[in-house]
Amino acid sequence: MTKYEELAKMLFEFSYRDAMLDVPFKPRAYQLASESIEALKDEVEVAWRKGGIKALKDLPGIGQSIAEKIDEFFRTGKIKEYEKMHKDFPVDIWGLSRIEGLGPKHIADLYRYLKVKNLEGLEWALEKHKVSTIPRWGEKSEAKLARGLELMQRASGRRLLGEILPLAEEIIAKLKKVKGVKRVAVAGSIRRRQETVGDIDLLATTSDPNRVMDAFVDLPFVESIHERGKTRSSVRLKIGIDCDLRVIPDQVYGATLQYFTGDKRHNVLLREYALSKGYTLSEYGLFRRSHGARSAKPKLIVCKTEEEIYKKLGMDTPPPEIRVGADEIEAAQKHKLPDLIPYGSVHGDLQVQTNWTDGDSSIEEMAKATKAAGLDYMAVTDHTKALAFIDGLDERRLAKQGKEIDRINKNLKGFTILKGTECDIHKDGSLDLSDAALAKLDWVGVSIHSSFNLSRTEQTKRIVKALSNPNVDCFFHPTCRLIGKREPIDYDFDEILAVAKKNHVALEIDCYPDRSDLNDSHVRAAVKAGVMLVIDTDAHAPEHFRFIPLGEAIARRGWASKKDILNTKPLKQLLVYLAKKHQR
Ligand code: DGT
Ligand code: CA
Ligand code: CA
Ligand code: ZN
Repeated sequence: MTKYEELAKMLFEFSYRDAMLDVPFKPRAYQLASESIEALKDEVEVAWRKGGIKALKDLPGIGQSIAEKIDEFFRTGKIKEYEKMHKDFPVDIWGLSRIEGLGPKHIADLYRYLKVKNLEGLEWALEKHKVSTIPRWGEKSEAKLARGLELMQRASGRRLLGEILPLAEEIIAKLKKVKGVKRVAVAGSIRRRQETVGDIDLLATTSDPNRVMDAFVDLPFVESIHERGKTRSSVRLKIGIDCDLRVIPDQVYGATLQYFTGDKRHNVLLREYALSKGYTLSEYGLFRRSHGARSAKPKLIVCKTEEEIYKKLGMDTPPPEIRVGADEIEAAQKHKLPDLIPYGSVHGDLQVQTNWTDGDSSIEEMAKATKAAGLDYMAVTDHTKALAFIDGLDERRLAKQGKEIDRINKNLKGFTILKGTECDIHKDGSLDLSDAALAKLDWVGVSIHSSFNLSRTEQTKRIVKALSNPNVDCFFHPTCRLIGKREPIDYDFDEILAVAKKNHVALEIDCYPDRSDLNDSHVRAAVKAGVMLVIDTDAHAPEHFRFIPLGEAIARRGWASKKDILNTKPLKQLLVYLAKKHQR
């Protein structure tokens, strides 16, 4: 655990302790502070070093008494009050709270009656069917808790967006056809286009809730039904992920969609802001708090769309992709949201593999598929000879491939194939093809497929050298990360940005689902540094061209505009850009 994680955990546990004791207001304050620290990470300590308690209080969600505790922690490495609490109540609140539906009072009961201190203890109590013996609990709560625990243990198995999004879209299309249904939308991490997702969260409005719920649990993708209700149903899909459907009234559609889109941090900050403006905001809607009698009920404000909520709060609507609970809220308040690249902006694909090396299909077949995907050009970028096991191209075969591309281009109308390469970067930073061969190409991408574990210094040096070759146009899948399989390689990203900027080398957003490389935060740094980006599929088969929107989503998550992405240019403009670059 890092220092800030430890701190976030302690504050979170204070929040549960106070909730167990029915202390008013404090639980919320602790929870906000905890979430704030999770978001700010090391910045908390940086602020404390600079300005102590006073600087801490300037951070979002942190007031005087919590600032004092944080100060104590950074000074002494512990919080006395926390140690005392742990002595009286030696329970892993943090761990247990990760189970859906297990609140402070439940955790208190579990300890009081069964001496459950942690997840292992809970597993034991469930196995022995002890939980149903707790006063007011019963069989049903026990079963629910068992399912919650199981769900949590499985939750580490997150899935790739590229795998789940098409399925979510298919489900939505099917539900939209059910009689009575007005609107169906996906919320949660899928709507935000996070690179991995935990489950599929769907919302619907309908005049006939029963009918849509029946249709939902009967979908051919469903393996088993966790719960079938009138307002909420939850199923396990055959592909191995859960899917929830909530049916909601039309007049709170906006508020509910907003809430279930998240992310949680964004919601916390927005709710806090709403409070400061005299509103309360929750999954049940936006309410105006009354000024008069204390008992007066808050008044629901009808918000059929999300935009109405943000508008009522005096701000623009941040696109879901950038709702991460950071600076997007302030930008929305100041009407300074970025002009994100719209979906469908990419004109061509600049990384395509064919059956000349490890692709499945011929140049012609790939061209046909790219065109069918609505693009106007593609660059053939087969691997080079360092990758001997896939028969990477040497200079001779590359020249031969060029002739073949000329021949095919003659027969194509309204579509152009560019001659390119995915040239390997050797361990010492030299390139796998001669400068003469590279100079003849329209588009030169370079990338790393070996020596992933060089030291940071060596890796940085290697890449700087490669990107300093004037023939190089683009650095493909720059971090080499494979989600769930390989860690990113280690180098000084800022230095690479500077070199890319200086040499007019673009950095790639590789859309291939397990790559998603660059990721959102890299993109944001590149945009800030003024480095050009390209969005490529890295297609190895015709069906891979549908990955383009995944890359556009990463660009959006990184606050990129159309002008930041080189291949949003029509072919002519792209060629002009490249010609200019090579004249320099
Ligand atoms: P996932 O499923 O792990 O990929 O991530 P999400 O963001 O889809 O999370 P999920 O499915 O647990 O919940 C969907 C949204 O509902 C989430 O993004 C925000 C909202 N939400 C859920 N629980 C809470 C909560 O405790 N507090 C707040 N403020 N919002 C929540
Ligand atoms: Ca979710
Ligand atoms: Ca969910
Ligand atoms: Zn590659």
